[in-house]
Amino acid sequence: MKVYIDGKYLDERNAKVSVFDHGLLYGDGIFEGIRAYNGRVFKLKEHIDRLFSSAKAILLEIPLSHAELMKATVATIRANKLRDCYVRLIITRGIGTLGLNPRSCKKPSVIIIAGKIQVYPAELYARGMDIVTVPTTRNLHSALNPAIKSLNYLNNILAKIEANNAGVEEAVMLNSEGFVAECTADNLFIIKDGKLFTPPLSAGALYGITRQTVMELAEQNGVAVTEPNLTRYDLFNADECFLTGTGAEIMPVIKIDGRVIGTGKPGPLTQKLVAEYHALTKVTGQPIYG
Ligand code: PXG
Repeated sequence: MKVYIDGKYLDERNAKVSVFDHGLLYGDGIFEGIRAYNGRVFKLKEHIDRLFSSAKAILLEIPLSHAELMKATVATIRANKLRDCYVRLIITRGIGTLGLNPRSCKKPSVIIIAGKIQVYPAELYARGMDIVTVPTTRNLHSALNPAIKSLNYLNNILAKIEANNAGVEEAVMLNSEGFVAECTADNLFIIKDGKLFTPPLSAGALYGITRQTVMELAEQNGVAVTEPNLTRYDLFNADECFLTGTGAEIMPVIKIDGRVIGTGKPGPLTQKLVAEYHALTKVTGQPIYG
């Protein structure tokens, strides 16, 4: 595997960063997770836009333009001769001194890895997932805004550990007011009486690109979509529930905190959205090989 680091393609054995990089020392940096399907990069512009928004929020100057970063992403996939893959883009504050002052970092580092990802066991897509709410809440907007896709994912990792300790794969994270925010790397949706609901960004959800795509697909199917604050009660009494993310795609949920959701099987509207999402990923996106 060839890894892009600051304009060079390095063999994976030599793809290393300094122990003085503030991305490692302080989680000072940002990332994106992108996927390519069938020789096309899905929603590339949207991911690069979100990366620049994260950079803006943490006062990090990405040393490439929007267009250059899109080109470098596609070129890294090409250098690895891939057609279906997962791409991780990372921008760190760069190499600095011991001490958290970002002014000691002279130049941000750009890393692009094109590989594979399997976020959940394959059999769960057919069966549906059992999830639980966990004690760790989403970060406050006023502390570390959860809209920033920063290299500091400890908040989500703690929630993931709590879910694993409870014997399930995924956690529902609530915000400090007790409203549903999202899962550790996925947005959450419920269906009730034929309508689709997902928590608002103000509840602590990430501006998910899969979330946006699913909302558009639902609307094209005449399904009303709204973003109200949701409580655990709303989840328990939903007809259907599913998670969305670049890595996970669309994952049906069949149990939350021991309550069976709907019929206890992936629901009909969830299955329709899964089929339409898969169809869309195969035909849209930035071509990798011209
Ligand atoms: N919430 C959080 C906290 C995320 O990190 C999503 C929602 C879904 O957003 P998108 O734009 O992907 O629909 C994410 C995305 C990984 C991995 O390494 C994480 C994400 C995406 C891809 C891979 O586990 N997080």
